[in-house]
Amino acid sequence: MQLHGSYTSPYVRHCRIALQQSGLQHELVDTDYQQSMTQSPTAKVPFLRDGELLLTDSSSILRHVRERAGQSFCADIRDFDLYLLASTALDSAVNLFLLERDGITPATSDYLKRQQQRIEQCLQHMNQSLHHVAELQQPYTDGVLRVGCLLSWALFRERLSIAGHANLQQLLQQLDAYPLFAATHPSIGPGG
Ligand SMILES: N[C@@H](CCC(=O)N[C@@H](CS)C(=O)NCC(=O)O)C(=O)O
Repeated sequence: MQLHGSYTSPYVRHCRIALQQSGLQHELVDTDYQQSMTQSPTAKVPFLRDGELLLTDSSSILRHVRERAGQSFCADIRDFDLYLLASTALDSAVNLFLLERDGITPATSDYLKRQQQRIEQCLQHMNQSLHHVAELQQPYTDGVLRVGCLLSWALFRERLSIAGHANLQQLLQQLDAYPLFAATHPSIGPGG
């Protein structure tokens, strides 16, 4: 299997963790915006090639990898909602980040203010629903891993603060001590 993506993408990071956990043979093909534009209909990373199969979104990739390894993907409905909530916040945060590079910010757009508010509301909700964070254990669920990938990326890119969210802080601290999560931090490139 070939996972195409960048070392900084939080969506790619989640897939890399799942692939490592699966024990399946795979390689990460470093892929930039130019290459994703011509190689995937979404013009986004990650995408995965497994023989004839092309998967164009981290969610289908995660499900495929989990199922091939005999594991499940978000089987618990609450965990699935946590996964989706974190993904929604991540989509908004990445969108704001990329638009800012083009000089477009919430200061000049009501819709982008709404995107910002969405992220904060999602953080609050996730913080409340993770009241049992001290009991979480390995293997972490995909909902929990998604929250970790969101927080870690957003802090790395200085997109948000989790100072007021004690459960989110504790979750990230726990995940940072998990070797596969630590080894895929966005600051770590191809050289390790
Ligand atoms: N829904 C997609 C989102 C992936 C995504 O947004 N990837 C970003 C990189 S972190 C990207 O490639 N963006 C390029 C663009 O928006 O043109 C997934 O879960 O795989």
